[in-house]
Amino acid sequence: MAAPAISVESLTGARVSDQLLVSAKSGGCASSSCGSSTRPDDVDPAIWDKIKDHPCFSEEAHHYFARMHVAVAPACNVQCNYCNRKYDCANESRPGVVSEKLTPHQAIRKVIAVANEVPQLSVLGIAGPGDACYDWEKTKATFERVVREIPDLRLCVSTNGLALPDHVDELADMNVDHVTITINMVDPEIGAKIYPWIFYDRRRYCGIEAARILHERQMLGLEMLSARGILTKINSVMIPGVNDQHLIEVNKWVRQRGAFLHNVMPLISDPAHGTHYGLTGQRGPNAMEMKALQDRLEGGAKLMRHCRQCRADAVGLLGEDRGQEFTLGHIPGELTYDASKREAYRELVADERRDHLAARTEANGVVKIASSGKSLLIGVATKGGGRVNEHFGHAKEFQVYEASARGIKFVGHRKVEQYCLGGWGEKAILDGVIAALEGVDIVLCVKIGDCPKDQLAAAGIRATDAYGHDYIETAISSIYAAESGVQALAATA
Ligand code: CLF
Ligand code: SF4
Repeated sequence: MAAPAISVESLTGARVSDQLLVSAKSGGCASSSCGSSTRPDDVDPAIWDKIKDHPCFSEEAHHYFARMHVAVAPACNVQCNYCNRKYDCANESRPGVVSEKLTPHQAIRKVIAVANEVPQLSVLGIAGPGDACYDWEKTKATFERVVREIPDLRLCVSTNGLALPDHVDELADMNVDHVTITINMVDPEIGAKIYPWIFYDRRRYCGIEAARILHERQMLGLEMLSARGILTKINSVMIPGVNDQHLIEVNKWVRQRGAFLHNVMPLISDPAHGTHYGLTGQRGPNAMEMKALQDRLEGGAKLMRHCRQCRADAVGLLGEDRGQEFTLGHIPGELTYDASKREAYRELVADERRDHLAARTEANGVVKIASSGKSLLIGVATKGGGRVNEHFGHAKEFQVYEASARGIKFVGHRKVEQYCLGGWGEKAILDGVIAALEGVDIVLCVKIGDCPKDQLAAAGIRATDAYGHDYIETAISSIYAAESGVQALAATA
């Protein structure tokens, strides 16, 4: 049967940058960069080939590509004080949370359904809700089927590392080229405050002995992956007063063992979650504490700052979760993979990325030249595509960039409650948004009303919708140059 005709609208739906659609309709690439590579100059070609469409391993790619998780691995061999896999809530976004566990057979149906409908899909990850390497048979069965059905989907695994060394060769055989290990300590005394027990070699270990075994297995697994050229990312949960300062040591250890990225994430802790830390009042770090630690880690293992701490059944671009559209009840019994939308999207997006790279390079140059030693934190409302393209009141998060003498750098995101629902905004929600934007100097969005704008101003945060649909970096460079008094540069940015 012939593939149905594809329109740009049907490819991307409402979620991808409106500007991307405009660009695609008008013939795509508008700059003189056509024909050039999308690879930034400072990235090795072989590495770029592996990360260019992985939304977690490349900050740039996360504007364009989506991941999905299938919750096939519920069993776990470690107990972390911040985890409770029983919690299930459709609105809760954090690791371990799922709406439904899947068998490998159900997972394949879901992967095909998502691949047919979400053109940005590039990566299939197994991240629990338990441990993908401990619940290995289900992880392996799922990957083997997916490789047969959708061979160009990248495979990704997230693990606590305890069972990892047993499966590194199989991971390599299946072409799993991205693995995440959660490493919260390299000192078993600190580990004993995070892990009450582990289950290893058919018995349970507690306390320092448990943490020592876990540490040794994590380091062994990391070294084995590095030796096989598999890209590794280390996730570390920042737990104030427990391991926050220690993560500097962790960063050194994992860098020495070949880790590609280090992702420091804030502890999520709430009594309602029923976790040990939640029930005992262990707090998580605030946004500025996170940023301060990440800034101290600069210069060590390369940092990931765009993690969204996804559910184990997340679907979509990072920062959005379309998982509820693809629960088993929404998926037809019989499905055939149709590659047409994903293929067409990739063609569209390649032009856009080349254009974006040229704009980013130019904007960084403007900021470096204009620098007066001042640094600005800018919060951006975006729904993807690297553009300022979301309304202030519709934003569920703000991406935060820092502009300084070093150029423009993505430094994190701030999750917020959507302020404007059904055309009117709630004051209490706006107060929460303003609190979440602590430290931010300027907010960029595609539209903002006078009322929220005034209240932001009263809290010392300026907001503007003057750069709607611009590339984020282009907008930032214009503002930075103007703030630095370099009006001529601002005009050309
Ligand atoms: Fe999933 Fe993890 Fe692979 Fe990404 S998530 S298994 S590496 S495909 Fe990504 Fe989500 Fe952060 Fe994980 S944003 S929690 S880092
Ligand atoms: Fe939860 Fe993962 Fe820790 Fe297991 S290893 S207890 S699934 S966070």
